[in-house]
Amino acid sequence: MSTSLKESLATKAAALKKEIEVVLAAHANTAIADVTVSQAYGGMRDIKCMVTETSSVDPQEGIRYRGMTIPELQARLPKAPRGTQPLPEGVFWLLLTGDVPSASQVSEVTAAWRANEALPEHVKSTLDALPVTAHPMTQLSIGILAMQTDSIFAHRYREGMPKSAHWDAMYDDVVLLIGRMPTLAAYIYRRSYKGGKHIPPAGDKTLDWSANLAHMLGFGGEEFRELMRLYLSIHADHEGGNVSAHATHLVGSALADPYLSLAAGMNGLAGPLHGLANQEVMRWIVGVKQKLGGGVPTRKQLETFVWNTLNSGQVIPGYGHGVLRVTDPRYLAQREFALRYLPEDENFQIVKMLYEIVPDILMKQGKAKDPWPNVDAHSGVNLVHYGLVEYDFYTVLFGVSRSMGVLASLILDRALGMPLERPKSVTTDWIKKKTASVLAPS
Ligand code: CMX
Repeated sequence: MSTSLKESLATKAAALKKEIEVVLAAHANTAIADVTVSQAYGGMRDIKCMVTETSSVDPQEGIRYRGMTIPELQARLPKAPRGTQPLPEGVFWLLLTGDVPSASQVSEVTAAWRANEALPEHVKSTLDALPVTAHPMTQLSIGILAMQTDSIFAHRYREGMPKSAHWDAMYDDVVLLIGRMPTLAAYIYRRSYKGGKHIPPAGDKTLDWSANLAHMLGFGGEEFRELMRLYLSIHADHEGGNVSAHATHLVGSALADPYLSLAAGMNGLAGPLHGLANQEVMRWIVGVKQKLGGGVPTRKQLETFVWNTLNSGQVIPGYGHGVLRVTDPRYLAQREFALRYLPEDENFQIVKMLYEIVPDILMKQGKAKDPWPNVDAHSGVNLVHYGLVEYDFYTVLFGVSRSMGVLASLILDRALGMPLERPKSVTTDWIKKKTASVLAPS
C-alpha cells in the first residue's frame, strides 16, 4: 500500500475536519443558496447544497482539480520519462490531498496500484458468462460488483469497525479497486473485440498505470501511451454534482463499500447524456460519412446534417453542458494533442469543422444554454486514429479515469464523517400551496 499518501491524507483530512467544525459552529444556519420552483423541477441545476473538495467547475473557465487548470496539471504534475502528459497517479494524489506529489511519490502510487492489478478468477468467469455482445459498460458494472467479494470495508464493517476507521478501510479498498480497473477494462475489451485473446499485465512493474492499460488493450507506441495518460487525467473528476460523481457519493453515504458505490456511478456514466456521449459522437460522425459516401464532407453538407439531427428531435452529441458556458478545456487539451500528433487525420478534419459550425447552429436554434463542445466531442477521434475503433468501449475508458475522482471523494467523505444523504422531496400539491400567495410576474 502507498503509505506516504495514506499518511498525508490522514493529516490533511484531520485538519479539514477541524476547519469544517469551526465553519459549522459559526454558520450552521447561514443560508448559502435559495431554491426556485424551476430548480426543483429542473434537475436541481446550480443549487449549492453539497460539498466536494477534489475539484470544481466554473461555467466560464471549466474544471480545476484542487485549484489547478488542465494546462497547470500538464505543467506541474510528474510525467513519464520523455512524456509531456501528467501521470494519472499524480492526479489521484492531488485530488486526495491537494498537494502536487513528487516523482517518487507518484512511483509509489504506481507500485501500489500495479501490485493489486490481478483480476480474480471468479470475476473473469462472471464476465465470461455474459454474451460478448453485452455492452462494455454493462460488463464494467458487473465486473466491479463481482469484485465486491474482496471488499475490506464491507468485511471490517461486519467485524464492527468503529466510524473513525471507515476512511482507512475505504482507502485500502480503493487502492485495490483502482489497481484492478485497467485490468478489468482490458479484459472486457479483449473478450468483446479480440476473440478473448487476453494480454497479461506488463512484466515491468514500474510501467505506469496508463501505459500498462495501453499494453493490456493491445496498443503499443509511446504516442498511444501519452494519449492514455492525457485521457485518464482529464476525465478523472468534474466536481460533485455530475451524475457519476453524485451517484457514487449518494450510494456511499449509506456506507455502501466502494465497489457498490462505484458501480452505481458507472451505471450513471453509461447514460447517453453523460459519459456514453463519447461513443455517440463517433457513431454520429461515422453516420455522417456513411450517408455522404465517405471522406470529409463539405461545410454545407455538414451543416445540413447537423440541422437534420436537430430537426429529428435528437441532440448533437458532444455539445452542451449542464454547467459549462465555454468550450470545455478538456476538449481543448485533446484538440491540442490532435493538432500535434494527427493534424491530417480525416475524422479530426470533421471534428474541427463541427467546432466551426455547431455552436452557431445551436445558438440559432436557441435551445441549448451551452452551444460549445464538451469533453466527449473529441475523445473518439483521437482513439480511432490509433486503431481503437470500437466506440462502444469508449465510456469504459472514461469510467477507468472517473474512478479516481469519485473514489478519492468517497475516501474523503468517510474521513470527514459525511452523513447519510437525504434531501427533502416535495409534491406538486405542496409547491402549489407554497406558492399560492406569490403573485406570478406579469
Ligand atoms: N443538441 C441539441 N439540443 C441540445 C443540446 C445539444 N447538444 N444540448 C442541450 N440541448 C437542448 C436540451 O435537450 C434542452 O431541450 P428541451 O428543452 O427540449 O429539453 C435544451 O437544449 C436546454 O438544455 P440545457 O439546459 O442547455 O442542457 P442541460 O443542462 O439540460 O443538459 C446536456 C446538458 C449535456 C445533457 C445537453 O447539453 C446534451 O444533451 N448534450 C448532448 C449530450 C452530451 O454531449 N452529453 C455529454 C456531457 C458531458 C458528460 O457528462 O460527459
